[in-house]
Amino acid sequence: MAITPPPFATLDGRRVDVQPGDTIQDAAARLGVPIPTLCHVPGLPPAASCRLCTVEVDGRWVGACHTPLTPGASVRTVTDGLVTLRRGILELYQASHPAAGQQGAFRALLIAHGLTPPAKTPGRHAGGVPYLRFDADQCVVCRACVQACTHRQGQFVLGVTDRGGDTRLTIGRDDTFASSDCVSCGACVDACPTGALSDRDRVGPAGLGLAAESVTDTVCGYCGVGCRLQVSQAGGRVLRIQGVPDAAVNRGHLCGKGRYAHAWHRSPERLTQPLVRRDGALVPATWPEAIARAAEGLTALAAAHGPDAIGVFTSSRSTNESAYLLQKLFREQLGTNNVDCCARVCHASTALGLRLVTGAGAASASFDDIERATRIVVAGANPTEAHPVVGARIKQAVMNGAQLVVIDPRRIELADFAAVHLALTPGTNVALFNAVAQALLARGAVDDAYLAERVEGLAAFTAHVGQTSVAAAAVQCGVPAADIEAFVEVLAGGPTLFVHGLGLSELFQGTASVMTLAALGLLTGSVGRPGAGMLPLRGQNNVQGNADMGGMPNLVTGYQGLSDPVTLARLQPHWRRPPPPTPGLTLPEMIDAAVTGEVRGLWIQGEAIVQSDPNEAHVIQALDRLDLLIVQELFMTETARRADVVFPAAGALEQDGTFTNGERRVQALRAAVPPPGAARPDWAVVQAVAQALGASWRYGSPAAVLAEVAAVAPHLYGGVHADRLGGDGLQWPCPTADHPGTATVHADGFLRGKAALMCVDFALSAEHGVPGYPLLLITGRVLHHYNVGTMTRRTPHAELVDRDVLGVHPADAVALGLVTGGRALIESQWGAVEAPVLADPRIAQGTAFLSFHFPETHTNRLTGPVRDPQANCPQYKATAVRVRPIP
Ligand SMILES: Nc1nc2c(c(=O)[nH]1)N[C@H]1C(S)=C(S)[C@@H](COP(=O)(O)OP(=O)(O)OC[C@H]3O[C@@H](n4cnc5c(=O)[nH]c(N)nc54)[C@H](O)[C@@H]3O)O[C@H]1N2
Ligand SMILES: Nc1nc2c(c(=O)[nH]1)N[C@H]1C(S)=C(S)[C@@H](COP(=O)(O)OP(=O)(O)OC[C@H]3O[C@@H](n4cnc5c(=O)[nH]c(N)nc54)[C@H](O)[C@@H]3O)O[C@H]1N2
Ligand code: SF4
Ligand code: SF4
Ligand SMILES: [Mo]
Repeated sequence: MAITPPPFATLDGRRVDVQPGDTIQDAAARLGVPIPTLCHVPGLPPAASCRLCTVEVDGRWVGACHTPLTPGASVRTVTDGLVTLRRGILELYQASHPAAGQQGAFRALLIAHGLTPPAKTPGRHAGGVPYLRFDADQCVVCRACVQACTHRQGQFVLGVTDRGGDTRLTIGRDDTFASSDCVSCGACVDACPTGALSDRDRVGPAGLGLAAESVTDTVCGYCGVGCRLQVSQAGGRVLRIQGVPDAAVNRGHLCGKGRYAHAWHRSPERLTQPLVRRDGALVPATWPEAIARAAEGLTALAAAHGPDAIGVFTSSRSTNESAYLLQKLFREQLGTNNVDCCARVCHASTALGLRLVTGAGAASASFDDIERATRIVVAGANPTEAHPVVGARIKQAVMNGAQLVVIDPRRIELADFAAVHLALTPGTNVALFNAVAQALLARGAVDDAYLAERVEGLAAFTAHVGQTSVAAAAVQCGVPAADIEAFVEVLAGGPTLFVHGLGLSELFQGTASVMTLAALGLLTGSVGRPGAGMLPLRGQNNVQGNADMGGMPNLVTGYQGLSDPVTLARLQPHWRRPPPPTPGLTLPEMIDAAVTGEVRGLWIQGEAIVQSDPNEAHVIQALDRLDLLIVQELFMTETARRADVVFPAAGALEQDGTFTNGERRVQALRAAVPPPGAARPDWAVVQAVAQALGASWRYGSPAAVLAEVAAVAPHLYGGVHADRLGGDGLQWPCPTADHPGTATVHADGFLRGKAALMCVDFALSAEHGVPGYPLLLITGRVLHHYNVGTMTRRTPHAELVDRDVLGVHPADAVALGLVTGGRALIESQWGAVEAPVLADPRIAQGTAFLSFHFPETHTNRLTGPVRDPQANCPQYKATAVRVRPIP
């Protein structure tokens, strides 16, 4: 009779459970038993190169980092023999790298093994990027950094060469970071055990003459990935930032913005005191003066012209708590639904499209589905630049076997990893997705059981897409039919994870693009399945939360109808009066109404619309016509410059509250450093204005505000309480205090009953085929800067990228007489700007690309009035332009 071994092993005499996939190193880490290593990075595949982790299993020596723990095994991590072996290995490292061991884990290992580390000497550094140092003398070529760069970031910058017995680390092509594809993520620094690789921003408090250092666990304030950070500070100054090692979202990883772009917080250009306009000029004021001016101004306008003469844009950069209070202020105290946020110019079409199809406007999937997926479609998103930690996870998933399809006019980095890249003409998504649906249905390659059980509208949809074909779409989209067939082939394989971005939503057919992509999600039976479904990459740190809080004109907190009886009953104990029953204006409608004089007062919280909204001339005209503009900001933006009242705000590193990331994860934001001067957290200022208006609000803290959110939107936030948000927070829906949160939405059924297959006709926008404007301009973002750049431009990131650049295909460059480094005049029907040129084969012929991070570029002078008729989202992704060289 076979004897089943027990499901546990022993390690230094202690019992340890054997878990699937366990190495001895993993099990020891769980017990807190340190096994020495240089090359192994926790969470990454073993490099198995340094041999320091050798342990004894039932009398045999094996490497702990790569040997599976087997049930019944008896492991010893310390024996006389092992210690002698390790000491010998360390001596060899010392012999070949005599200067190494001045710091880090390697130094500690030398000392622990009775060896003498070298004295400290000034290092020699390979430079080139502002954030990383490499001191070759300190490097013992253990390969830990190579592991991190390859298996965490997926960048392949670091390698090891062995020439004539001289083994050494290589960086890029010529041993400088500047010559390499390094993205300044810092993963190699965290992995390095010798300090050979180090952060150039790593200053100790002693170096600054400051007192003790403290560390705060908080959330990144840039993008919607929501990485968890450990922020070290001393004396109110950020010293350095690292990722929280076991965080669900980022597992210790960060991108360069989250890790290094923090110097904005101590910029001398920060707004540090309230300002009010007197005799035409903005002058310093006390907080009571500024608050009174705002409150009186809003009341006077509402009294004279009705409450709909004022409006507000809540900030997706600030907290849930400030967004909730600000929309409540306008609805409850001032009596208008003129409430909107930057989601309008971003993913409003995604929220609407997904809501129409599934009943819920947010991601159905989670970031963890990336590793579970066998097929991933990335459509109109550029994750390695805009959501870098997610981009890195997608690269790893592909290297581990997932199939990838990229749909983007530009050859983005992920296209290099893709089985198929469809470089379609901007604005033609609907033609492509309808044709792919037709092909899947014609081949019978759809999930019939799923469709029968969970989806409605199949017959009408089949008839509708039957009017198109792959051949027709190939012409409409400007891509080879064979490539579309290859995309169909991938989807025919089964459930797929659909990751999308602004290349779907910021178009005339934005909502239509999202609905037709979601149709592919339904046909393949993907929505509601683990490892599959819809994963739109939401933009700003809290754009998901801002919408959840009610930062939109037609729905109140939790996407609830304005006059829905259930909602009103929920609001009743907390709101002095219900919101007005009729929807207010969207953001672009408020801008239009300001030009016509129907809207006379605006409160803009953390949004720099002069730079970021389309058609700059129109926005400036609108702001200049207002009787009252209130701006809550970190910096004196072109928008703030036009204000009558400026409230200096605390930024993400300086305030408490919560952010909700793109996978609906509510995480705790904790102030790591104080705001400068008299700057204050947004929520507290909103409360102060409400009190000046006579409200009896007495929220003692952001946690008290969150408790009210839970009460008024219990279906999503009911169980989300501040004291439950340690660690990785909670993913909504989280209806009750004991609910664990929801990773996959629609697993058991759609909010709207059955999901709907929507029939949408393909249409080109008014920017397509404009005579005299032969190129289609795509505007968007680059890795190193963030939106209007107020923050990243005030950090050493400005050395990495110091201007917006116009990318054109080399053939177009030749035809137009443009050269890399030269300047170009770019003209649209709406305005003209100048920019330096880069001839770039990654840009498709007939298109051009320009970012909008520097105010002096005025990119949005070019973008015009075309917007999605359903969601009102502007078409930033296709503007007819002509380009010529400036001599
Ligand atoms: N580094 C950095 N990260 C950011 C930001 C930033 O400014 N900088 N901003 C944040 C914000 S607010 C947002 S919303 C997100 C945005 O993140 P993304 O959604 O990735 O945004 P973009 O890079 O602007 O556009 C995505 C891609 O759409 C492609 N595209 C253009 N037209 C079409 C089309 O018709 N069809 C298809 N399929 N693709 C098209 C573009 O070529 C581009 O590569 O990033 C967030 N993260
Ligand atoms: N041409 C073109 N234009 C675009 C886009 C595009 O692709 N092309 N993308 C659009 C998209 S997707 C978006 S989301 C918008 C983004 O446009 P914006 O929302 O205008 O840009 P951000 O840089 O995200 O932040 C706005 C402001 O918030 C301030 N801020 C940061 N943190 C805080 C805080 O905690 N409190 C307060 N009160 N203020 C704070 C910053 O200083 C900054 O000035 O741009 C849009 N504009
Ligand atoms: S910073 Fe990131 S990309 Fe650059 S070398 Fe290190 S791990 Fe690689
Ligand atoms: S990926 Fe986004 S959330 Fe994460 S560190 Fe970078 S900017 Fe911050
Ligand atoms: Mo955005």
